[in-house]
Amino acid sequence: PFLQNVLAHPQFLAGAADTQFIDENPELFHLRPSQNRAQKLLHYLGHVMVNGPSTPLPVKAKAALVEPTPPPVPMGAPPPGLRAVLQREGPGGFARALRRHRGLLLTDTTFRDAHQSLLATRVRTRDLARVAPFVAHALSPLCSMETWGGATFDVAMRFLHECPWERLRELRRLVPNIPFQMLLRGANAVGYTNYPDNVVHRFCEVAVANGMDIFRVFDALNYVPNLLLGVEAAGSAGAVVEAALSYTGDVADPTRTKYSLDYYLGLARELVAAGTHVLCIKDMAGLLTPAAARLLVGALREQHPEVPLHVHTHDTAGAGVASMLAAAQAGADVVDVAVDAMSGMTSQPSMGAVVACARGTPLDTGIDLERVFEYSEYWEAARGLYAAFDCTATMKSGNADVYENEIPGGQYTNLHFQAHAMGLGHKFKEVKKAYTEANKLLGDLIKVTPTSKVVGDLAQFLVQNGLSRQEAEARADELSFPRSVVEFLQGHIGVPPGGFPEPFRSRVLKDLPRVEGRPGASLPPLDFEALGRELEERHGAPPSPEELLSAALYPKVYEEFRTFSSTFGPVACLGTRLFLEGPAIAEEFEVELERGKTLHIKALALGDLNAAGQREVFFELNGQLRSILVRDTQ
Ligand code: 3PY
Ligand code: ZN
Repeated sequence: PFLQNVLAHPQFLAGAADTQFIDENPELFHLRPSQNRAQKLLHYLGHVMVNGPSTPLPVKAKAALVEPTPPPVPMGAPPPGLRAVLQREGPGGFARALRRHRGLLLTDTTFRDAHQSLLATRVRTRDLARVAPFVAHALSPLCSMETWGGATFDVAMRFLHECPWERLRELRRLVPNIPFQMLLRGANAVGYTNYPDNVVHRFCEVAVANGMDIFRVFDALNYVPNLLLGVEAAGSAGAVVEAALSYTGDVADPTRTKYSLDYYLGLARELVAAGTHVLCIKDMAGLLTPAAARLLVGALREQHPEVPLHVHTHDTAGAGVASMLAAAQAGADVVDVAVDAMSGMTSQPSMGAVVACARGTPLDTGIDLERVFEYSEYWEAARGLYAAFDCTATMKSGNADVYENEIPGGQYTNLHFQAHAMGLGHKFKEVKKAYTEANKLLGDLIKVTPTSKVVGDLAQFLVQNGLSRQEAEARADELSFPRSVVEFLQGHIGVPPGGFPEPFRSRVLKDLPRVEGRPGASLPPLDFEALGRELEERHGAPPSPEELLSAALYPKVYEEFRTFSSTFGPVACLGTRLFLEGPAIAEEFEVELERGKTLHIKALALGDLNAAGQREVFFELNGQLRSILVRDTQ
């Protein structure tokens, strides 16, 4: 194959191959693997052309035809940002720099929460990486970019067939100056279940080694033992710890006594005592009104004058910008925003709006509004690639009813989508009502992953069985409640503030076992060496620390991802429309496998169904005819 490469090289053909020819053309040594990669990608494209998208598309909207062009980036390194402070002065110095800073600092959630909330977490590394250098250059005053965590880890492998670690490393390479932030689900890390402590610790260490800087640690019950595990793990990995108060209810409403101002101040005291560098108010449903923001941020500012305060919200009701400005006026150092085209509704409030509203005031963000417009233009176009996942296919506006049902952003979008997919758009109202009732039945929980699923499952159960809260309560000992509800009541997630709802809990559980204390505490440490040997046996090579963690956190999803990748190759290299829909017949396109290694592909034709139920798909690959046989499963 090497000789064939040489013989086919244009320079060789032109008789211009001198003694430096091989030195100057290292791609000549890219032998079988690249052949394989190309062949595998043709298989992938053939499969999509015959059988449709590999990742199911919830609605029939077509991806935009044109790939968005990122705004131009000047030559050279981007301006220094807060990451230099972190690297120079460590997490403590970084926290002091946030407190010292004049004006309002912003965190851009576009790379994580915004697309988790609006586009079902489907944005691919490719579309993030293309605009990342622009962010590094044009938005260098940002406090941080949220680039990872939450659902991105799972969805990357499960639906996008790409490695979440590679995403982190690639973005880190492109953005050396702005701190990266991730969402860590406390003892659940980036999953939905408790992991042994050593897994959470190892995860944080490897995430830091791959470029993560700040860990926003939360627990869905604000259960301190769970939170402390995350705080410990992120802290001992050397990262900035940002412990979060998961916010629900309304601290400005004196009739709502469960999640009161005192409750949050008490929790904050514990987290500061545990050594958090930054305190976060994590308002995942967008319930923090401007009045509540003033009250809570004001009180925290007074109680912890040294600790930076970072506020996160969702714009579901439409009050996000007002609340973030109120929080900033009350003393918050940093607020979360998403670029305009990826903001609003169940996402974060608009970056452009906050930048514009703060301009020329003591809260000036130092961010150039013109650059925000350019950034937004890219995202408006990029969003078009994900039309099939866009919540605006069915959801047309935000809704202040979130103050009543308290559904977190991402789940609000999902439930809305599900109701519409069943052709039951009007059912959404019923689901929201049932959600409110289910929450009451469970004793008024903080609702965020994974408790939001418990409440959602119970809501669905009430709707399906036509039960009111009172009926479910009265018949608690005879109904078979969803598994997530039973496990929550058993204590598998932790202990809710104020304890479990009684007598509901006892009547549902009867003699089922109860977990005492922190659920993960009873899990034996994971034997990483044994897992490593197992993976080596299965895959023929020792796993990297990153692969080991993917397998530890998501054993089944990781195996499927491996199988997919070894069958279909580096699909992350494909443009998003091609990845989702495959090419049209006669379409010509390029796929850059790596720098300087580009495939020229043309989709030629789809053959007829043969007796074995297969179709032949014809391509031209770098000028040569190739055909792929694909089983038609339609
Ligand atoms: C997640 O856990 O994915 C969240 O976004 C919580 O808000
Ligand atoms: Zn959020």
